[in-house]
Amino acid sequence: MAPVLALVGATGAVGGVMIDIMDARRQFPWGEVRLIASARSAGRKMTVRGQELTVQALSPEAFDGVDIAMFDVPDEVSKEWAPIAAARGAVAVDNSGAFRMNPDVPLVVPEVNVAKIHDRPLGIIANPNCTTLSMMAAMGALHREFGLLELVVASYQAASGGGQAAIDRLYAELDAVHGKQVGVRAGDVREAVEAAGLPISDSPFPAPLAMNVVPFAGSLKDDGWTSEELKVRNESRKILGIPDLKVSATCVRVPVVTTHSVAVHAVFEHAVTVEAAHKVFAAQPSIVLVDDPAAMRFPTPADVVGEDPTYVGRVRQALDFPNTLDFFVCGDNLRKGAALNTYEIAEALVN
Ligand code: 2RA
Repeated sequence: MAPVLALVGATGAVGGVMIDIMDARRQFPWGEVRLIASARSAGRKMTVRGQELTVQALSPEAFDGVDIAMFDVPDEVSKEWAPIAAARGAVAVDNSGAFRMNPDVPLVVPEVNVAKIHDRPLGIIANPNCTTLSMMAAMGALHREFGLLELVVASYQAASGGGQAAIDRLYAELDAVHGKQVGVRAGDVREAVEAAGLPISDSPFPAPLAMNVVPFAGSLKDDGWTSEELKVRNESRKILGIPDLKVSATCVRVPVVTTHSVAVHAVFEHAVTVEAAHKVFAAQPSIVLVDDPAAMRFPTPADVVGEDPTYVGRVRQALDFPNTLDFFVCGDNLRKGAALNTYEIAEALVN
């Protein structure tokens, strides 16, 4: 019998992207798609591949007969409900942070470590954070070829990583500064935003995001690191299977709506060249190489948003560091960074 796929969090922002991805898939192996959301959204009608479906309320019974349940919900909801789905016989593929670092839960990027989907003692598979995911197709491919030793990255993260409220805030701040000659005196952007009735204390960001960059994403952890920076370090180690990988990350929010970018400085065990790296990227179907600086061709988030692949460019051999590459990647944080990777894990499970 064709497998049954459930989408928990169907009415949320990532759930919507997931439905777009399902609509666009050429092969669709599922006998039934079940949309699940909070009781508040139950009864809503949504269309998947031309078929109108009624959203069911989250309950243990909603998982009966489900083979794979994809979770796009907050950590605390996943923490409670993914084990319930697994106990009812489904494999839970979870896009929250609840299980990522649990040693009994594989953290999977299909093009890097797909074999790990079989090693799931709790019946749960985790999907990485979008910042890690933005660069993982590239890092996995390079690691296989050259042996990764050290990773130093700076992220340029889009507002949508913070959810719909963060997107709304960015647009509101852009409206507030529109047509004003600000950005010429310390504090004038902040004043313009606050004068428009948008106090920074109400913002998901700790500083104005319009016409600015904010070197803080996530929450503050020990020794000045942010949760986002620690995720990049810990998740990269787990996905690549290098427990002692040296990683240093600085995560920065930029006034982009969707698509995270990462500047990568990667040190390898073996000699690397730009040509060899280009070959590795070109051989990886989920990577698009856009690297012709003489023609001013390189990836930018504005050109990548809505796309499935990871875009890579500005590949350079580091001048002062042996066996080291510097490059720039862009990945849509709602697609490969969230919904697409989760769906690809579900596909890998049925294949
Ligand atoms: C962010 N990576 O961009 C987070 C979302 N999971 O805020």
